[in-house]
Amino acid sequence: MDLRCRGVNLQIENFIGGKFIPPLNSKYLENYNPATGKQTSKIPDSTANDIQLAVDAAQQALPLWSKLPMAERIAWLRNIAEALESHKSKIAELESMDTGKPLSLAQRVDAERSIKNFEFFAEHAEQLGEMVFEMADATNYVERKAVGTVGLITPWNLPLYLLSWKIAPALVMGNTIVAKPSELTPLTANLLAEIVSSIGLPDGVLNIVHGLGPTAGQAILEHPKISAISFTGGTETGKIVAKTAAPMFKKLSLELGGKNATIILDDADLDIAAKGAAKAAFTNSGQVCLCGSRILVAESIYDQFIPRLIAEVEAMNVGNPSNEDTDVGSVISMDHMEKVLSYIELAKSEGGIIKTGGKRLRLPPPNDNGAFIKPTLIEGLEINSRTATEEIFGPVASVHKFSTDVEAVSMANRTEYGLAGSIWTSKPRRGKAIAEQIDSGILWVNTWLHRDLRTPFGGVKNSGVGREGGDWSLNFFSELSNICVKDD
Ligand code: TXE
Repeated sequence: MDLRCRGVNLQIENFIGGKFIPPLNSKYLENYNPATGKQTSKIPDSTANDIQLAVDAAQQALPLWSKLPMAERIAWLRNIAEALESHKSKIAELESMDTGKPLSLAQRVDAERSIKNFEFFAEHAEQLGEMVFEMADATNYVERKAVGTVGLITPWNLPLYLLSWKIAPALVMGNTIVAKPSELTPLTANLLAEIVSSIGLPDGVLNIVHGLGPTAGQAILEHPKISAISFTGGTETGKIVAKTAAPMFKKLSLELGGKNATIILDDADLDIAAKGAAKAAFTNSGQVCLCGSRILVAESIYDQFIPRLIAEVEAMNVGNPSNEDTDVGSVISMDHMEKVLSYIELAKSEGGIIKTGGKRLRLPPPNDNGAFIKPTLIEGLEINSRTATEEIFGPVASVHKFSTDVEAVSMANRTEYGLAGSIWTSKPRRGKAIAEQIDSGILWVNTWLHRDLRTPFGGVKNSGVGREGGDWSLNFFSELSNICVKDD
């Protein structure tokens, strides 16, 4: 397949009804590579009219797709995974170009997991059994049906990884899709459209519409024929999603922001913990909702731990994302860089002391106009300071001391978010006991971002509503009905 998306000044179209079509208003938005500042593509500035076309196509495809035997939909997921596999390097190349993340990270995380998502949900759906509940005088048959046409809205930090995480279960449960990727990262969504088109996925089953949140995104939220919304993005936007969709009784899955704690207990292996804490804080330039941006350290080992942590952070090579030895690339955009730098200034005004980093990094050409920030550690902040409670979503982490496990738990929970966290200790049972007291959806002991896709993924408080992953995704993307048949 001759891929159109070389990602260099590419004009991207909407993928609707199996065809690539321009926005009805013929308006386009420019998209840039944040590591060079150069334009890479243009995307449709779609409106409700384009969403209407996509919903019409999805509705037209729904009867056949939802009635297809599950085995055939599972086969389609495997076809998509296979086709993605043969374009794995292209996925990584486009993802790095769109986000400024290191190519090596895009290969290891984004490309691998995008393919894995389709493989996993094919396998997981295959294990779905009959649900029959016997009574003394009757039998209950629980039937799974498709929800219908679903709306998927995704962010810019892990573009195809998060889009495929929603598309795969939605498709296998018989739904048709209207998806809107972030306007900052259209390239791999476009590649996916190219791929499903080339392998002949039935027209209208998957529709990808590009555009801005308040216009194209909002139109998805408001459309009466879209019966469920799965959203990943910022908490503020999550509020808009909920306000719009809830009164329409749409099913809602909201994966929002986080301000996660990394807790270093006094019995931790300091070298392992320093590596783990640095990875959790600065992977993807801190632009993962699971990142550990608050590092809580037992005061008895604080003086031994901090130098190790600083050494790990300063060993991270910030550079051209295309270079093999680059550990940290640019952040997603100049605007986001300014937002993150403003938080570093805020930290200083709140009494924070910069231990390393703390400023924009100017690299040589071709990255001299890139949005690079040195990974930054800040100490001396109050745990309830704005810097230590608001989501920054960049390569900035604060370090804090605690004296007891009770205090560590209290500090970890001192945030409006409740998504994730990690605990580092030489006694896993002690770590698990602490994890059980932290109000978050996902906790790791002596590891981070170690994912079993069968487990529930999601957060509490301002980190969202609902869970995705394994059965939770299959249940979200299906409607259950119970048929009770009285014994004759
Ligand atoms: O999210 P947005 P962005 C957090 C992080 C980041 C903030 C903003 O704090 O700084 O969110 O990031 C679409 N109706 N996370 O800009 O704005 C938008 O077009 C419908 C955490 O990515 O929420 C995009 O496709 N849709 C998150 C998607 O929502 C709307 C990962 C996300 O955009 C809309 C990324 C509207 N009114 C950011 N407004 C995580 N949990 O992983 C915007 N959108």
